[in-house]
Amino acid sequence: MSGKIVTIERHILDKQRKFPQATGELTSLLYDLALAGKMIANETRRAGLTNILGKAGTTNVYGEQQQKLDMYADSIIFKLNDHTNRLCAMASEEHEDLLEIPAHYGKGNYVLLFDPLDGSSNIDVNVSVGTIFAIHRKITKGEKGTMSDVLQSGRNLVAAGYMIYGSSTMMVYTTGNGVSGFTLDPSIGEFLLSHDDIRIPEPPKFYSCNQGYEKQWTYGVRRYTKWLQGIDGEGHEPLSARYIGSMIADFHRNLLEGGVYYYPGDVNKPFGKIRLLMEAQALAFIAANAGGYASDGVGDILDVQPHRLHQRAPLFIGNKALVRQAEAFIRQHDQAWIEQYTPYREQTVIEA
Ligand code: AHM
Ligand code: MG
Repeated sequence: MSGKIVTIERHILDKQRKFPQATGELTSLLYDLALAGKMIANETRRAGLTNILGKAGTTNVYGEQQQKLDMYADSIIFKLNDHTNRLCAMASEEHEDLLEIPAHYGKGNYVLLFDPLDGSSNIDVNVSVGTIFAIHRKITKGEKGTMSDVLQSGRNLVAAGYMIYGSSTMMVYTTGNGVSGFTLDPSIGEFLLSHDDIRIPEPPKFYSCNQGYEKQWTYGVRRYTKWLQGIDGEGHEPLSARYIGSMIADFHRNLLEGGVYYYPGDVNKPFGKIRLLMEAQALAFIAANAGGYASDGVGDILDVQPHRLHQRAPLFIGNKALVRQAEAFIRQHDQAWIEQYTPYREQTVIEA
């Protein structure tokens, strides 16, 4: 019988061996994130029992204090990383400011940004949710990390990934050299390599967006959507619509099956909804490493220079040709939007 069993630990170590100068710090950081994923997955499985075992803020029948799942995920990731001395700064979608790493432990070489539970509004209806993470290297000279270490463009990422808590739990990550996917075997508590060198396939099958907002969209985005549907004699078969409303699940499906996810800027939300630092950069880095592409409708998301921790950016992500097509429609029809809102790419200005 052929085939070998590769645990995530072994895989990360093998990758590290190719870089003799590596200190093992990044390797350990990725281990810790995998462990966080296992712990969050375990709690996610019990999420539907809160009505029986106690709601958030109450004490359950075991005498344990109950937490909302997103708060639980947030605190687990923090607690597994705040005293390791691998990080100089940490930021979560759940907190307005940088997280406070105890002074003695905040002298590491890396910056961790995360969305602890993406799609968390779906927890109560049993839909897949996930954790998204992005890792930068410290760029300032001082001992402690600063906002400049955090506000880096996606081009500087050293690693990014996500855990998805669905019918099975998976961890997908890249260190800039291919994308690998691992499935958690719950009986042994190990992530095993299940998807080696993921490439986003052609032809794509799906488009994923919240079409309920069409009324608020720019004309270019509306035209693009009609193009995806193969309307107006576009000369290709329509793509199927799939929108879970949990980006990590929509992204994961499109990564494996081919497709595009978009959350554009619109009349009410000129920068869309997706957070540049905790969500968009990480997924853009993964997409790029799988042969795909991510744009804010004007250019590569990885080139956007962040100017604020919770900055949002329009996001189009998936197969390269599909995302390029979105840019073409926006360039053709939405010049006014581009002129008004895209100076944000260059730093300075604006919040809507
Ligand atoms: P969250 O990080 O607060 O969960 O918000 C992001 C989520 C995405 O996962 C999802 O695609 C989107 O918000 C859904 O928003 P909408 O209901 O506006 O379509
Ligand atoms: Mg999110």
